Amino acid sequence: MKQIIFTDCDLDGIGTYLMFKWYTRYKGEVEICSQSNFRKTYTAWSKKNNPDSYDKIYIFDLDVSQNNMDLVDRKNFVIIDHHETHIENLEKYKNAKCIVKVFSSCCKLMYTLLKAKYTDRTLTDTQKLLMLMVDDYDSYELKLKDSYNLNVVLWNYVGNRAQQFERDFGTGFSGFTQTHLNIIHLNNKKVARVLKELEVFKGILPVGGVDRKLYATMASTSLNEVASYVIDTYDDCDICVVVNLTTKRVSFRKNKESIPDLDLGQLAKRIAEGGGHKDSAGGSLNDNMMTLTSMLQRVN
Ligand SMILES: [Mn+2]
Repeated sequence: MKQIIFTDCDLDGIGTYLMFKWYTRYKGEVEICSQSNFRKTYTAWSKKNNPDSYDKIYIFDLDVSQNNMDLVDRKNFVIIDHHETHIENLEKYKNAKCIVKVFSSCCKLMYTLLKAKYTDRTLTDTQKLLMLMVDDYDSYELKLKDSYNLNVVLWNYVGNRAQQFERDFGTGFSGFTQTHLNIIHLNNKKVARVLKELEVFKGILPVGGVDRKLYATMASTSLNEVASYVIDTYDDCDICVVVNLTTKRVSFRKNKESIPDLDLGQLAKRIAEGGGHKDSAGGSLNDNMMTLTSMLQRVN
């Protein structure tokens, strides 16, 4: 069997890959990429490899229906994802096998699918714990003690992240090593410094006929931490946008209590040529976003 997996480079994507491997004993190749660079990664790969010579090409945790349908809607593709935007496009697929369902994470979706398929196989407690941590982080609930830190460790690897994550957590989560703990400590110090230096701006953004309180700030690292900090610190904040001047990207997060129903993915699509989930989205720092953020007032 000639097989390859393309999976998202984040904790959920790599967790999904491990879950798949645990149940199916997969031994094929894996390539990590992001939703925004999937096209580039896949095209580069397909110049060196003939996709038709593969029995299966798996795509995990990536909404490839937005701009990549021409590449992936082929008979030997199996696509498994949990993005809501992907569900809307499901009927457009003619050839690929797609399992796209609303789930808090793709890793948990994979677990649910494979647990039902391989009834004679079970996961160890450490494997199950890793899955729960990945799910906890991807949904950004952060109810489990170490899920945040697990993500920190992943993003601090230098080089092939999937390989190193597999080396350290390939049998599940059974605690951090001293090296991991040092990385976590350094990250905590870095986040504290970033938060201390934040410049925060505020204004109004009408969404669907309702005025929402929009907060904006600039950061090039620790974007989730920055957004959570702004939302927690400023009680009236509905939507927080973090502008990354280095990558010219913007990230949207929201106050889930004040606006539970607002879909940030749609908002990002409309105002920042982006997309994403209901509670977390991203886009580009286009003229529209430049104008919007320049009208905000400094608050701290
Ligand atoms: Mn995901």
